[in-house]
Amino acid sequence: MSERVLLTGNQAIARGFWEAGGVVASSYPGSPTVEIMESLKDYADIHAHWAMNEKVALEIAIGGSFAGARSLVSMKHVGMNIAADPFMTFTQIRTHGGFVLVVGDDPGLSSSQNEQDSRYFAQFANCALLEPSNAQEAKDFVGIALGISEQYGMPVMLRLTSTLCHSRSTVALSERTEPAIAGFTPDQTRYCMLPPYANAQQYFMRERIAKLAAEAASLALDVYEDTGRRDVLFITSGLPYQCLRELDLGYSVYKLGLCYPLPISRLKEIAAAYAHVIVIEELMPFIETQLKAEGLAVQGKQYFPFTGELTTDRIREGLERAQILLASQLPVVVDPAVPKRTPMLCAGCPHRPVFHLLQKAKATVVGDIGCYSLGILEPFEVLKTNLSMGASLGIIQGMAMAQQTAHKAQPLVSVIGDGTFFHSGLSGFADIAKTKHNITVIVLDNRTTAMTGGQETPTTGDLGTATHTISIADVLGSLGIGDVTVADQFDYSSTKTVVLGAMKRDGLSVVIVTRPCALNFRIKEPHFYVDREICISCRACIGVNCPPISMKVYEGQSKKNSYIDPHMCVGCSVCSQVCPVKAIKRAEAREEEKA
Ligand SMILES: Cc1ncc(C[n+]2csc(CCOP(=O)(O)OP(=O)(O)O)c2C)c(N)n1
Ligand code: SF4
Ligand code: SF4
Ligand code: SF4
Repeated sequence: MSERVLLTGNQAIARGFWEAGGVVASSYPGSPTVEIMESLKDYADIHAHWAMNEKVALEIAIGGSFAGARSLVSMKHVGMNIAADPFMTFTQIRTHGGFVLVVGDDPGLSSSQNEQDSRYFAQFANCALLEPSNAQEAKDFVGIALGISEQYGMPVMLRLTSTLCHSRSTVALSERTEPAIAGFTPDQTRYCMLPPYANAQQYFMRERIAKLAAEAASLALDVYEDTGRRDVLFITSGLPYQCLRELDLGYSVYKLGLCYPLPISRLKEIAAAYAHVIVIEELMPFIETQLKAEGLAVQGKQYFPFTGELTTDRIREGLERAQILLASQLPVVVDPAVPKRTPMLCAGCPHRPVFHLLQKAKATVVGDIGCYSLGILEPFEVLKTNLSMGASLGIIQGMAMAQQTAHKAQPLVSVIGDGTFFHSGLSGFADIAKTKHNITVIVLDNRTTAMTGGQETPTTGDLGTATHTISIADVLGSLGIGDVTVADQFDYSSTKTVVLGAMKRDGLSVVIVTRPCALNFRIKEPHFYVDREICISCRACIGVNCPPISMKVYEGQSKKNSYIDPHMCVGCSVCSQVCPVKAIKRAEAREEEKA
């Protein structure tokens, strides 16, 4: 009997790729799929690569497939937007080495800037789409997807959602199939996508999708649970299937594994036997719309939300709206009354002093994507826009142009991290290099992609594992940007002088702040404490908003003074620098005083 282990959906994907003889895997970090690449790195016989962005990650996997190796690329849903250009052309090509694209959607936006449904990308690009519903299927579907890819000559998308990526279930393991890599055989008609070669591929794409649809039933990817009742049939896929199982309602269920193209003939045949057919799917009515287009009288989204996760409770509520369940069958949902907590920067985060000084300067700050997006929220509320990775540089230019015409010119500031700088900021910097507008860009080089768990960036350097580093200052210099200052933001007053000075100058000024991420590099300097004999309770340190700092009544005192939790403080010193009476001291100093 094969070994059975508990795996997350992400770990199962990695295992499935290894078992299926996968060779080239690349990715760009983003929740919920980060763990796929982290897990792939444990398999020595796979080239597992963090790329600079999703487009490059996709292209690396395409190269692997062109050379005949089974290849995988993984990304979060918004990564599809970055990778869309090569993807839309790649799907025209008859695939050589099996190719699987794993996309993690995030219903409910638990860690994303939008909630797009990636399944439409598969349809848009004429690419097959599989949706697993648990970790076992996640593993098995990788091998099946690679097989489909080679048999039908097309890339296959595997679509997961956050909960499936992160939740664990048992998985039966198998041995690895040794890869057979055919190598690259030059064939311009196949690999050069220009007219006339690309024209012919339009027909090829349609034909292979039609062939797969016709043969879909024989692939045994779907599950039909016929309970004998003929009043209602549920058609579903992915995680909602597991929720339906949990509800155990006694109705028949058809669970799709292949969601594009659909096994239409089989579905028509089965659906004809039922009085009502209800589609239960998360986000957009992707399956429902396809079925309606084929003339099936199905219902679905009119009962269920188009946004957020489709949990067991939400399915139950939808079925009540559809009058399939009675309200009396619904359990009383008890609100667990979990206190709300705003996400906040870690103790000693290097972004904190930058936000603090921008807040005090009342600057109009254009935001970007990273841990520093938390600058949008209380208590700083300093970032005034947030869109997509690297967008700050274009947005700030457009704002400056519009403001100039409206005679409302005012200094504009934007922030961008080192991860985002290399992901998609480079072209924005090349574009903004020669602006005449008063624009200050602060590059928050914390030497990691912190928000997604601390993957390396080209600036990681000696603090991490990378041996090859790229200097952001040098890159900016080579783009012709002359006004570049490097500052240490833990030297609060000098950084403030640098930033305020930059804001006064016309043209582009860039300030690179260089303190590393406190969490990722496990920074722990001797902590600070408040000398309550000196503290005047002015609360200036509270304004720094570092988690260890609070106001409390010390023993034997009547009024509140500031207090620093020594276990949480990592000793960055920023709060001590804003204290007007020097009441905040490093712990070492206290020892010295005692002596
Ligand atoms: C297109 C896209 N890909 C991936 C992500 C996931 N993601 C969120 S923030 C971030 C990068 C953060 O790195 P950095 O700019 O260095 O900021 P830090 O978190 O280190 O402060 C990534 C990759 C995303 N939001 N959008
Ligand atoms: S992970 Fe690093 S960059 Fe992100 S909030 Fe924490 S210290 Fe700051
Ligand atoms: S020194 Fe002050 S600002 Fe820095 S980590 Fe400690 S409490 Fe926070
Ligand atoms: S800034 Fe200094 S004086 Fe003011 S509350 Fe904090 S420790 Fe006390």
